[in-house]
Amino acid sequence: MSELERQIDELAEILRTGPRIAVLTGAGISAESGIPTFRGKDGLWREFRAEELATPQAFFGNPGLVWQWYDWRRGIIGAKEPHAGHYVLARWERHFPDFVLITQNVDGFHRRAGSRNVLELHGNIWEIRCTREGTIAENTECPFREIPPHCPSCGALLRPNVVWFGESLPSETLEEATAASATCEVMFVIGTSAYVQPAASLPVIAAERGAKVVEINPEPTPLSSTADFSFQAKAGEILPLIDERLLAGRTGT
Ligand code: BV8
Repeated sequence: MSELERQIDELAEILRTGPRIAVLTGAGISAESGIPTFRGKDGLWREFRAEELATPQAFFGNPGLVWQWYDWRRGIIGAKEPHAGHYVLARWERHFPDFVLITQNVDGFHRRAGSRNVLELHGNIWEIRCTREGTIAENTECPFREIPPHCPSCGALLRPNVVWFGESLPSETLEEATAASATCEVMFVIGTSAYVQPAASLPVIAAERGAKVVEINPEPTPLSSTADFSFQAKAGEILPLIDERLLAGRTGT
């Protein structure tokens, strides 16, 4: 038996006890769907990095440019599909009695894969918000007719309903995510460089409370050295393997 198979067996054994599970995902879980990650080599758009565009200053300084970036991302996301890893997490939400999925991603892929209760820490790229009235509406228009778009009722600028750098996360969502991290017995950390705060603190809270931390990431991160399981692998490959072992054990095969 390989070391990987042994690790998967050991983890499946723990999962069969039906523990309270929290999952934190980042851009890496959508990489195999063809969505550029934030800090990977494909993270650039024109000559800009995400951190330069995903800020209120960038938006109000040049709403047209920032909306072009979002329109480009919506175009890519709209043309891609969730992969096997997203579907495993959607199945686990129904399989485990206590399962909370927390994502930093704004692509909506967890919902598209069937996850129903998703804590979207950084918002959703398919929602737009009036910068004056604060009203939020779903909008899947792609490409946008008008860039930058304006509110049909008051004429103010519309913005993507996402959390930019320097903006606070939705408090209720963050509270729920923090509570789930503090009470879970197993925390999966999938496809995140564990760099952006406060999301990156959630696995630390889980570990401090004695949860088993399972990291899935082809690259090492600041969490890797303290994780109980560190699978240096792709989410779309390893999640189905873990799911297979979990189910095999249940039927005793
Ligand atoms: C806030 C939405 C209070 C927009 C995003 C404490 C210390 C230092 C800095 C701060 C701090 N507290 C706050 C800050 C500032 C800032 C911050 O963290 N800055 C960083 C740059 C250090 N945080 C904030 O501003 C947050 N707000 O804290 O409010 C406040 C208020 C005022 C002033 C101060 C504080 C708001 C942060 C939210 C920003 N918005 N997105 C949009 O998407 O357009 S963040 C953006 O980064 C995305 O959401 C993304 O998900 C997220 C995190 O990145 P990752 O998901 O980890 O993606 P990344 O590309 O980095 O890594 C991908 C990983 O996947 C890699 O490790 C790779 O190896 C792996 N991978 C690749 N392929 C695969 C894979 N894994 C598995 N399978 C594969 N196949």
